[in-house]
Amino acid sequence: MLNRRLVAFGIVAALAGLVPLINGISAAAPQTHHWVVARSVGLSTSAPGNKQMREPAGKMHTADMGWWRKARFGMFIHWGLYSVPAGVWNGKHAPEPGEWIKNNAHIPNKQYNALAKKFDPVDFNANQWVKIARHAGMKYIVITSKHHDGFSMFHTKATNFNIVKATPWHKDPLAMLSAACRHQGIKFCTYYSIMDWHSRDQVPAHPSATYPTYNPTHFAPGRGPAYLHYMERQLHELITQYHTHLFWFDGQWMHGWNKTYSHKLYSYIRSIDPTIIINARIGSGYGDYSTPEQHIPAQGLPGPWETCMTINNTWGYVSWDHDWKSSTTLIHHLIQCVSGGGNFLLNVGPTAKGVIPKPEVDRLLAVGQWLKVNGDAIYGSHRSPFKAALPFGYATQKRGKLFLEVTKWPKSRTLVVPMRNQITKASLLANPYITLQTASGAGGQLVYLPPTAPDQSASVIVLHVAGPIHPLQH
Ligand code: JFZ
Repeated sequence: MLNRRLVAFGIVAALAGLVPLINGISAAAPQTHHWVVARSVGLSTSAPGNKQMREPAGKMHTADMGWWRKARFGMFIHWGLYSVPAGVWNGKHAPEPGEWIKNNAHIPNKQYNALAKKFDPVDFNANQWVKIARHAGMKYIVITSKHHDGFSMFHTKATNFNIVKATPWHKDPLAMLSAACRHQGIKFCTYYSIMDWHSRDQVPAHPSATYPTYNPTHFAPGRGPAYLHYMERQLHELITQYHTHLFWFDGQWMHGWNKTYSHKLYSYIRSIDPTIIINARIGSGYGDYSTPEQHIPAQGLPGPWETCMTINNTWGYVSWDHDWKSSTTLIHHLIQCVSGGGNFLLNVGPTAKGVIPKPEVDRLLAVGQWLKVNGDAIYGSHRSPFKAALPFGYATQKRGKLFLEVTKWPKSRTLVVPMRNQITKASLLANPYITLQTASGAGGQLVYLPPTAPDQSASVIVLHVAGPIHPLQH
């Protein structure tokens, strides 16, 4: 009971911090700066803070978002000490999500820290994880380098509370994943929590030797600058040692995190490597894209955005959660994101042994199968030209092409596409050799379909059209 109340409190606190932020960023028009400084220069030994590489005064969208906008589909990985208890504490189910167990089961530092001795992911295989992402059709991975629990999943000089020093495994999974990503052509990106339940610079909401509640923390008196410095040391490592392409910040609702800190952190990262993409959870309106969580905004958001989502009901592994979304649902979510101009970041929660659970792998590979056939409608595609929802599914587009992702195959065997443009050719993306008949009719262009849907999840029709789409308003 008490648990639930405090979890709810945490979510309300999180919401309070995030809503203005998401609104703030969507309102801003994207602006692009063309950086002459090459990424490799940014990663050289030149001192961070070098004047010439400093960020101009502008607040956001300074990174080249090119690869990220084309990628459309990424893998989120929540992996850390919390994967050891896996949602069970003192023999009882702790409230989800699994990575919140230190807060939600009110675990004192000493007991939580001891989990490190049990963290021995002998079955971890970086190449295999990246291969799973690749076969799922994902173009980037975002892994927790440090979640709210404060445990660093990489070799850091800033603290001994890290996977190399504190576990019997003594290995650096981020180094191995970064290398595997480079070999397999996947962008390596990192999640980093600003809130830290382990740091002595932050005070838990309700400190207690036996029943602490951590969320939301606040800075210990005068310790904000020291904590910022700690973060900068770690981010510097993540940039120079692991070549992270993106920082996915979180936990910015901790008390005391303010505009000055957001700005300092943003400028710091830019000063080291201006090509790094930064999400809006860095706080106070800074950041390059917004991050709606667990839901997809109906017609998308104006600026760059990415929905992150779990496959069951937790980010970090929970042994008893078997509430898996179907692969069809996941395919629909991916399509809906892209048709709204956004990315889809789908989460996996590997076990403490280092294994991505099979039900997750099965679903990812099914999405990958669909993308092998239909990827042209997703990668590098832009948002639907239509303002209102379409009765048969979704639309995405590229120069000269309109893709219709049909999730509800019409009994009438006719699609009504609400646009003025003439169709020069219509076919199934799965089979370009069979041409579909088309006609102009009331309400737009008509496309005549075969009697049954070729794909049980979503069948994609590709229409060749000249010039930009002119939607008919309805
Ligand atoms: C945060 C984390 O607390 C969580 O553990 C996970 O990492 C997720 C991806 O991000 O959770 C949030 C963030 C924002 C809201 C709720 C949970 N919110 O806006 O309601």
